[in-house]
Amino acid sequence: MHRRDVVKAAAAASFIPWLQPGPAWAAWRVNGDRVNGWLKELSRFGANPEGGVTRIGFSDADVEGRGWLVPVMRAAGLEVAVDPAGNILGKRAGTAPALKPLLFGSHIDSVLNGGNYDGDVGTLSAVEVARTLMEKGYRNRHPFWVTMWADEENGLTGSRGFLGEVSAADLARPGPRDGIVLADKIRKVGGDPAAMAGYRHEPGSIAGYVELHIEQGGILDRTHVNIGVVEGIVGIMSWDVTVTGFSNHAGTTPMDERKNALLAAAELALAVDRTVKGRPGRQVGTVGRFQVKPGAQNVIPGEVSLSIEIRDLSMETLASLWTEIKSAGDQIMTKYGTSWVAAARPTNVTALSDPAVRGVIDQAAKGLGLTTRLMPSGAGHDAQDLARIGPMGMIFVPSVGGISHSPKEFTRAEDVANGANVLMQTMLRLDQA
Ligand code: HGY
Ligand code: MN
Ligand code: MN
Repeated sequence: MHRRDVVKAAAAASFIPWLQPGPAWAAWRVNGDRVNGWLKELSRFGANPEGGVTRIGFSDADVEGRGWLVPVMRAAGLEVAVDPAGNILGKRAGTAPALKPLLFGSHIDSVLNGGNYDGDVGTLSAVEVARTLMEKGYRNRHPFWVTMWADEENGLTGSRGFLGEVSAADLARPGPRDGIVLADKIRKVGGDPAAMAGYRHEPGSIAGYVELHIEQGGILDRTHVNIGVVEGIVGIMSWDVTVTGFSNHAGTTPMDERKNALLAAAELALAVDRTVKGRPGRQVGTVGRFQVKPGAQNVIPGEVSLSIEIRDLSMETLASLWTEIKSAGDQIMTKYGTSWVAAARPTNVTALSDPAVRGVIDQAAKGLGLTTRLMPSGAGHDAQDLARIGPMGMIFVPSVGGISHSPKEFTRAEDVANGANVLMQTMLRLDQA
């Protein structure tokens, strides 16, 4: 049966419970206390005093978190290994090995001073689903692959590597903050950079991918809807920018003889904001990192290193915004006698979810008596990489107050359990198709 038929049949099969008593598995539920307990345990690794977490991809805290996760995956009956790109894959063989694998998972790395739900909910729920299915003695037809993608927050590194799209240049590039090259980081977590040149998963090589994730915005919380069925994930273009001026004495250098990199960079940040707000639409633009050098009170800043990031569902909009920002930036540099270099980071391409998978997720949620709504994702996800090799679906659960990438990030225990149950019922429907 062709892959796309798998998903269509799942969509059809999922109507069956309405017409006749559903299959036994339609009544199966995850162990909500267990998966919420795992969230608490994982939050220890990189915990910060504000109650959040700093578990940057490939950091020591990330390595410790991964070390905790592997035995939990093994106890769920999964064959666990680290792939060349540093992803942790937990596999459960299917009864029909000719069928392509169904993948489900997320990430556990965090942003600087982030929260304990972004990525963690989807990864641990996927393991909980595997554990429940093992306890139920379920015999999956498709191979099931539970995936923990490496370094999601820093450009979807692991899932890009899974596609074979992390280049030798990417591997040799030092990180903007720690200066360590990516190849060394991947080796540190048990990956094999040397094998990455030949490691890839082609379009059509998977039967489907489903990711459960917190919404990270406030729509579900505000509208009191249980489950978000994601329509599409925004595209993201971003750059590591260096503005160069001239460091000099803050006391002896007249105001009209300065090349102040901070003033130029500050005006560039304002130009990003003005440009993005300057046209209708839901595009967003952010300067999140801004490091002034040398950073002394009595020295005119000679260099600023900053990040620029723009997001929208339309890649054309992003390209045209960048053209505008670039020309504004050139004018600003002329004004201050400074110069700038913008090194493009890997682009996250806009990804639409698969309509049939959306239907299966919606039916699974309704079968659990949960309310749903179709919605976009303003956050980037590994799912946008997986969408390029097979039918993708994303399930959102509410973020209280729409807060994320912050120690204040919070999702209620029952919403975590709801999400894990929708994930399980979705995977069962896709597998039974
Ligand atoms: O930045 C993002 O949108 C995601 O949380 N990585
Ligand atoms: Mn995430
Ligand atoms: Mn994130």
